[in-house]
Amino acid sequence: MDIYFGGSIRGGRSDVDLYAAIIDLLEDHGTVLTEHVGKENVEEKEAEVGLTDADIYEQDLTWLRRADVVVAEVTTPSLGVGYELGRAVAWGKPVCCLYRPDGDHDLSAMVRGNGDVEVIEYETVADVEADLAEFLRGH
Ligand code: 6IA
Repeated sequence: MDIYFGGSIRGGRSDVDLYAAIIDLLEDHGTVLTEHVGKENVEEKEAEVGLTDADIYEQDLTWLRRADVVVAEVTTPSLGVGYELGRAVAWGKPVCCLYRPDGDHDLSAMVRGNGDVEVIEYETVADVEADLAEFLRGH
């Protein structure tokens, strides 16, 4: 199973360690196409590799189109993740968003109000493991 994981990059990197832990969990269930989202130095790498924003956009949409399911951590709001979620829903992909209510931001109504998006609220990665496995098993 190909899994597209979305998490904030330019929206803010304070949850990067959490993204890495979620990617580890997801890798027990399939191939994560977007492992870079959980790497500490993604922005330095971006400069080093010389990818333009257009390259990143095209590459991500190719992966998103290929994905069987989309999982995103949405506690830190990110325009890029919101865009990915909209495209994934429009393509009829199963979408699951992980959200920590104890964070600094309320979840957008455009995510929580969307009946095609499954939202799982959690506090720690250990809490979310079983629900995430159930979501993945269903698709
Ligand atoms: O607006 P944001 O930057 O917060 O959007 C984050 C979302 O956009 C993530 O879910 C990623 O899928 C996607 N994204 C943003 N920047 C990159 C990127 N940079 N590479 C791939 N996807 C990205 C280049 C890093 C690479 C050279 C290691």
